[in-house]
Amino acid sequence: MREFSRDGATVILILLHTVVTATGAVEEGIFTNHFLVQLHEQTDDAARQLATEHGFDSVRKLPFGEGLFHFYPKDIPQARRRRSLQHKQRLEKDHRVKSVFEQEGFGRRKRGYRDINDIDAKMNDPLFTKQWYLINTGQADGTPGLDLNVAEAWELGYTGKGVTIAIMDDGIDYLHPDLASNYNAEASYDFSSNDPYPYPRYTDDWFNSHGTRCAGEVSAAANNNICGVGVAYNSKVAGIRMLDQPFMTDIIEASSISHMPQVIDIYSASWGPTDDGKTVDGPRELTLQAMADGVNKGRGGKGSIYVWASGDGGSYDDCNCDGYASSMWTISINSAINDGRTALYDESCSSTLASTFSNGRKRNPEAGVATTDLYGNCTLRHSGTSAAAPEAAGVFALALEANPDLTWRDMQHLTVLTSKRNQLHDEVHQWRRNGVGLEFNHLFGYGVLDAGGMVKMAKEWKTVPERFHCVAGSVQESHKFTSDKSLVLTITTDACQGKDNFVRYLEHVQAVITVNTSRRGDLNINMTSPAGTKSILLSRRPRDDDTKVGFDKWPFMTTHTWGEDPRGTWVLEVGFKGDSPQRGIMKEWTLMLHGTQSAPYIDQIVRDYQSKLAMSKKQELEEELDEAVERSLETLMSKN
Ligand SMILES: *[C@@H]1O[C@H](CO)[C@@H](O)[C@H](O)[C@H]1NC(C)=O
Ligand SMILES: *[C@@H]1O[C@H](CO)[C@@H](O)[C@H](O)[C@H]1NC(C)=O
Ligand SMILES: *[C@@H]1O[C@H](CO)[C@@H](O)[C@H](O)[C@H]1NC(C)=O
Ligand SMILES: [Ca+2]
Ligand SMILES: [Ca+2]
Ligand SMILES: [Ca+2]
Repeated sequence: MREFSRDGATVILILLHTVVTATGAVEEGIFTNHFLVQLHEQTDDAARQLATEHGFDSVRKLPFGEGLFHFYPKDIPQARRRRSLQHKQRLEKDHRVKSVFEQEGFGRRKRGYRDINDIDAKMNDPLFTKQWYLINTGQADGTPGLDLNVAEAWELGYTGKGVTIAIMDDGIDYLHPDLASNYNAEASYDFSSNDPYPYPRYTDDWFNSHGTRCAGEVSAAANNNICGVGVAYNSKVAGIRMLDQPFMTDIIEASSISHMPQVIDIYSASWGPTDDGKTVDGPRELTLQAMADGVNKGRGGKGSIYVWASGDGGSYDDCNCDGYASSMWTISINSAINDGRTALYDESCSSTLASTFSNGRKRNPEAGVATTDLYGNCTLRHSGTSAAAPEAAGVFALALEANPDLTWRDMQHLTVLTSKRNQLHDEVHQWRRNGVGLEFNHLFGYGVLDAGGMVKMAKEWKTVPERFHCVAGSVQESHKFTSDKSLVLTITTDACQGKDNFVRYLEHVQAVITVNTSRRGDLNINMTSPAGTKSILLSRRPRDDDTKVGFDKWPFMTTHTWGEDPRGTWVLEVGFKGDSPQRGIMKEWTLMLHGTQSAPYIDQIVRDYQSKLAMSKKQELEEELDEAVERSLETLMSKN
């Protein structure tokens, strides 16, 4: 709709035609029981009198034209296929009436609304309709619309082509008929028994079914009449078997996450230190080095994408005590169940970036995660945050197909910007907005991944500016605190302004803390940014009764201050929660800022603004159209 003259009925035809082709939503032959009535006598009283006599509840004088009135019933307009001839004829016969037009109904669509029945994803895979995490229509008492919005990404043509995801786990049954065609044998390896075949060790108790189930969530083939459909059903999946040996070693971990980083794009890990609520552990030296190498050198320098399950320790554990999940180099993913509540095993912490789906709480056997299983079988019961990480890996594969240039940081920015609160609810922690208005939650991070939103943004994405690191300040003196008297420390920082490493727009923030206490599990640490965003760095872990070790230069991480300006005063609150009195000594707090000097989304924001401008123009045009319709009615009537 570029330009049009402002008068006459010819205009109206052009406009209507344009509207039909633009929205495809105009329904023909819809009549309303609303009438445009032109009267000889133009007073309101005369009109009201007439309307009542003809059985209309309401009448309204129109602000345009001469002697024009709107006659209508009280109830919501009803669409009907046939004109209300009787009404019309009776009105026409009335000598007080100059002319009568019944209003025709036409389509206008609410923007940004997607009807679940409109989704055009026809799959013949028997478990597809049970995969509520892909398309949630309310299966298994779930909440419709609470899903990964993969259908939109698929409709846009993104299915994971050209992307390889490695499942670092207990092996993959690559002979499974729903996995075989998407299996990438060259990129696979078995570090548990040092051979190229990461085939799972079959046991009576299905103990090693984990990796096979995770693989199906990402890459199970579509439309082959077997099991379900992977989130990125045309991606390739590699198996890295590394969990099935008596002990984990630094070498096995490091080898796994640095396996073929130029071939493997995304590594999915659903493991970590024991989730017993008393462990504080993270990657050792080699693994740390391998991760750093991965993000710096993997994928031709764009960086390997590491997706991590945030942990299954429930409210007794805190994922900031898990150095894999809380690493800046991993994207840590929590899970929600199909009605938006937490699965009870979910761990909360300030380093979680976003969430996907798993099961829990619900007895309904179909509320689990449907995927591939051992013995060439399928299952409806995959569970845990284990099930959540591969879903995220699948969504990231879709984003990488949409834009292979995305760096590991771009992927995190996209996650922050496009994840949605949707219908998630956390009974404990409120949803809040940080200093730049991004909505987050302590349990779910920035919300549930939105594949459609992500691929659309990915497609247009410009790589974020260079990253800088600034030590904002450090408190090194020892400070005592007790259950009665918590400790408040502050660091006021210019965020290295004036130096090469000035950080103006935050990505990750780390608080490196050394503390020891009479009971580590009762320790509670909060940190508030200059913009007023409070991150819970450590919450109570009732099972952790450590009295000796405490935390030794432990990097607590928060993603909640993403995008904020870090300059100003940061506040650390250190205290105890629990039943018996405790004491502790705070020995170090070093504040590390990571982010960019220039605004990361400046191009994106400009583009957003432009598209909003275009939208508002479109709206203007539509309003003009409505006016033109009204005007032409006048014209028609004045000819009568
Ligand atoms: C495959 O799954 C079906 C349905 O859950 C089950 O009845 C059957 O025993 C399974 N087959 C094997 C070999 O475990
Ligand atoms: C802290 O650590 C020291 C040794 O470094 C130890 O003597 C002390 O008992 C620990 N506990 C507390 C509460 O300070
Ligand atoms: C940390 O924040 C939480 C939630 O606002 C609060 O309940 C707790 O008392 C705070 N802890 C300290 C040590 O200030
Ligand atoms: Ca093997
Ligand atoms: Ca299938
Ligand atoms: Ca944990």
